[in-house]
Amino acid sequence: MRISFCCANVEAAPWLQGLRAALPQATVEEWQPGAPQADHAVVWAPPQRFLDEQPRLKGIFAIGAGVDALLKLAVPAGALVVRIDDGGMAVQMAEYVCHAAIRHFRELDAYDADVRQGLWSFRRPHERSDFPVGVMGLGVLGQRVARALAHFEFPVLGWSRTPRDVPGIRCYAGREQFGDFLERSRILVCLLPLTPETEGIMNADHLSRLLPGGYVINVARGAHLVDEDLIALLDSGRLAGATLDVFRTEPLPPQHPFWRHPRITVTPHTSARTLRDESIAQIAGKILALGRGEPIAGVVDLERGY
Ligand code: NDP
Ligand code: OXD
Repeated sequence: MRISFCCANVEAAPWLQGLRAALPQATVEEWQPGAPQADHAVVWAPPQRFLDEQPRLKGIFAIGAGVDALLKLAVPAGALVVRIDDGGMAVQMAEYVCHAAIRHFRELDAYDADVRQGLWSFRRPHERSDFPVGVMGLGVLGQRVARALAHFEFPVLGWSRTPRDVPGIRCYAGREQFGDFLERSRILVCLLPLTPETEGIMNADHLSRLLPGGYVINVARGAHLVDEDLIALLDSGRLAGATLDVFRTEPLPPQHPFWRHPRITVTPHTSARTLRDESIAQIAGKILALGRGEPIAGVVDLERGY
C-alpha cells in the first residue's frame, strides 16, 4: 500500500514518521510531481496537479474538519473524501466558544479596562436567561459546544439542516425554522461547514434578527460572514460585539478593519487546531478499516458539500 502526503504549510517530517509507525506495512512518502500512483492521500490544501496525477486514489484524508477548499478542486472520481471527525478538536472548540461567550456575558473586557486604570469597579450582573446562545451547526463540533454552553446554564439553541435531538438543547432545523432560531438567540455561534447554502449566512438581514445586544462568534469559515454587514451593525449599535477566528482572507490583511475595531476580538484561526498524533491515529485506523471493508466515520457527501 502506498500513501502520499501532500499538505501545504505543514511540517511533513513528523507526519511521515507518525504515519509510517502507525502503518508499518505501507510506503508513506511526501508527494513530489511525477511520484508513483498512491492508494491513499493525506492532504491539506493540495494543488490540483496532485489530484490530477493521482487518478486512482481510493481515499483522500483531509487533516482538518472542513473540506470546503478541497471540494473546490476536481477530485478523482471514485475516491472517498474523508475529514477528521473530532480528533481532539471538539474540546478545543468548546473551550474557545465558552471562553468568548463568558467573556462577553461577564463583561471581562470592561473589567480589564477598569483594572488597567487602577479602578476597583462593579457592574450589575447580567441574567443568564437574557443571553440565549444559538449554535448554527449541530455536528461533531457544534454539539460539543452546545453541551458545554449548557453546562454553564446558558439557554442553548441549535440549528441544523436536518432535525437533531440533543438533550438540553432547543433544536431547530432547516430554512423554515431559521427565523425563529435567530429571533430567540442573542449570542450566535457559527459552526457550519462552508457550502453554497451557508456562504454569507451571517449577513445584515439575518444578523439583525438576533435579540437586541447580539454578539457573533465565528469559528467556522470567514466566508460565512459578510464583513461589511457586521461592521455596519456594530457601528449602529444593533450588535454588541464579535469574536472572530476565521476570515475570508487568511492571514487577515493588515489593513482590514477587523484588526482595529473596538468591539471585535480577532484570533488567528486557532480555535481548534489539528492534533497530529490523534489525527494520525484516526486516519491510520480508517485506512485499515477500509482495507477490511468496514464502514468509517467522516466520509464527506460530495453532493451535500460536507
Ligand atoms: P459536521 O459536518 O459534523 O457538522 C456540520 C453541521 O452543520 C451539521 O449539524 C449540519 O446539519 C449543519 N449544516 C450543514 N449545512 C447546513 C445548512 N445548509 N443549514 C443548516 N445546518 C447545516 O462538521 P464539524 O462540526 O466537524 O465542523 C464544522 C465546521 O467547523 C467545519 O466544516 C470547519 O469549517 C469548521 N472548523 C473550524 C476550525 C477552526 O479552527 N476555526 C477547526 C475545525 C473545524 P445536519 O446535522 O443536518 O447534517
Ligand atoms: C479545520 C480547520 O477545518 O482547522 O479543521 O479549520
